Amino acid sequence: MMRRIVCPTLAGRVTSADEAAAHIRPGDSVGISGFTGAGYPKAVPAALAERMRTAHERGDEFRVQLWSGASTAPEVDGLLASAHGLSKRLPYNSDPTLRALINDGEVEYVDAHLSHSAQHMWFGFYGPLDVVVVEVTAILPNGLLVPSSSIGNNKTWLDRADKVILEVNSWQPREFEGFHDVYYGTRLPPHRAPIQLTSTMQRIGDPYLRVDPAKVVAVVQTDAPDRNTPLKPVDDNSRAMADLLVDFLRHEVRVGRMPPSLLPLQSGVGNVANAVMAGLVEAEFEPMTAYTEVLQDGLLDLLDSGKLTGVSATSFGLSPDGVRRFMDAIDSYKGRILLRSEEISNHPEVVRRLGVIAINGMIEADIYGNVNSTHVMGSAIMNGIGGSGDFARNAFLNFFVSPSTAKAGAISSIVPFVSHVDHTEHDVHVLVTEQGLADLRGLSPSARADRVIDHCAHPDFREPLRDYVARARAARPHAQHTPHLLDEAFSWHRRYLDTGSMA
Ligand code: 0RQ
Repeated sequence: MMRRIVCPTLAGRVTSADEAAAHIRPGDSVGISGFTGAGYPKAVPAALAERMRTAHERGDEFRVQLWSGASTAPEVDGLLASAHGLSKRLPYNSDPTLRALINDGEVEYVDAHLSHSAQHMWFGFYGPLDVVVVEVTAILPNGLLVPSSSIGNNKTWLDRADKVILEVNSWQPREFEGFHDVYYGTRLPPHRAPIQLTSTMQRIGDPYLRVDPAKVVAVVQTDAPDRNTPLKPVDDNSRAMADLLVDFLRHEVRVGRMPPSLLPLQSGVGNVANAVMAGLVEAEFEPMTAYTEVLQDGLLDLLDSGKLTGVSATSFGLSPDGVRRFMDAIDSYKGRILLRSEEISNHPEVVRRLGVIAINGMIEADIYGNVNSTHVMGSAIMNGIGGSGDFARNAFLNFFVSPSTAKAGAISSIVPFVSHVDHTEHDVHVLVTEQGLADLRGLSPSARADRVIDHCAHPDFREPLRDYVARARAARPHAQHTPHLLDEAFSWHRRYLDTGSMA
C-alpha cells in the first residue's frame, strides 16, 4: 500500500481513520468526495459517525454540514444520518435514511444545480469549508494526487478547505492515472475567460488534483469497493420509452436537424437511461460521443460496440459486473473515458456549445410542459435536481422520461399542474412515457396540453385531463394562453393524499 503514497511528506501523515476523524469538530462544514456511489471516502465517515454517537450519548451536540459532489453511499450519508450527525446537506442526496431525516425536518437540504455548487463555494455563498475528506487512488512523489473513480467537486474542496484528510484506496485501480482531466482555469467574475473545450474528448486540464501539503492533516489507507449497485433488468416500460426515443432521434436525423452521428449524449442514471443506451447499441448512429455526468454500464456497452468513441463524465456509476468488465480491460479504455470536475462536466457554456442531447428522468410533468424531478406531492424531496437542470436548459435537445403512472397506477405522472417545478415549460422539449412521445418544441402552452394528453397520459387519466382543459378554456375566455382552474390545479395531488389515488 505504501507504494500508493510515495510522497515522503504525506507518507509521514499516515494515520488511522479514528485519528483522522478527530480533526472534524462539531459544527464544522465538511466537504467529501463522492458522486453517484463512486469515489467517496470509505473509512473516515464511519469513524466520524462513531464519534458523533459517543458524543450524543454523553449528551453533547455533534453535527456537521456535509457537502459532496453528488450522492454517496450508505457508508457515508446512511451512517452519518443514522448517527443524527448532519445539520445540513448539499448539493444532492439519494440515501433513503437521510431522505427521511430531511423530510422530517431534522436536516436542512440545499438542493443545488450541480454545476453551481463549486462556483457558489468560491463566491462565498456557503461560508468557510473547515475540513474535507477526499478519496484518491495514489499520491505521487511530488505530492500530486491521482484521482479516484469520481471527481465531482474535489478540486474546489481541496482548494478551499482549511484542513484536508486524504483516503488512499488501493481497491481503486492504480491504472486510473491518465483517466482524469482537472481544469485549473476557472476564475471569479469579472476575470472569467471562455472555457476552451470545443469537442467532447478534448483535454483542457491536468491528470492530477493538487493539494497544498501544509493543509493535509491526515492520510488514511483503505481497500474497499465503491457502492456499485447492481442494475435492475430492463423492464417493458423502459424498453418502450427507449424505443420511442431512439426512433425520434432517427426522425431528427432524417429531417436534417442532427448529424447521423447524433450530438454528444447525456443521460441520467437508472433503468430508462440504460435501456436507451442498449437501444443505441442496436441503432445505426455512429460514431457517437457522450458528454455526461455518470458513466453507467449502458455507456460501457456502447464503447465496447465501437459505436461510441468517447465518454466525458465526472463519475463511474457502474454495476459490479460493469466494474469487472472495466477493470479487466482498463488499459483499452484509456483515452476513451475522461473524468472532469462537475463544474466542467455540467457547465452550461460547454453543454450549449457542444449541443448535448439530454435525457433525464422525471417524477411528473404537467399538460403545459413544466417538469418536476424532485418532489413527491409538492413537499417531500425524492433525490434532488442533480445535473438535470444544467443539461436540460442548455441542451440542443432535451427529453424527460417517466412511466405514465406511479404506485401501481394510483398516480398519474401527467397532471394538470406539477406540484413542484424544476424545469419550466420554457426549458422542456420532449416528454416520453411508455404511452408515447410528445414533441413540445415550437408549440404554445395550449397546443402542448392537447399533445401531452394525447401522447403521454395513461388511458385511465386521459379523459379527466381533457375535461380539465376543456373546463379551464371555457372558464376564462380572455385567459386562453395557459388555461387553468386555479382551485382545481392541485386537486389531483390533494385527492391522492386524501384517498390514496388520483383517480
Ligand atoms: O419510488 O421506489 O418508493 O416506489 O419515485 O421512480 O420510476 O423508479 O424512476 O429511479 O428513474 O427515478 C425523477 C426520481 C426518477 C430520478 C427520478 C416514485 C416511484 C419510486 C423512483 P419507490 P422510478 P427513477 C443525472 C440527472 C433527478 C436528478 C437527475 C431523479 C421513485 O430520475 O432523481 O435527473 N432525477 N439527475 O414510485 C409520486 C410520482 C412518481 C413517484 C415516480 N409521479 N409521484 N412518486 N415516483 N413518479 C444524475 C445526477 O444528477 C447525479
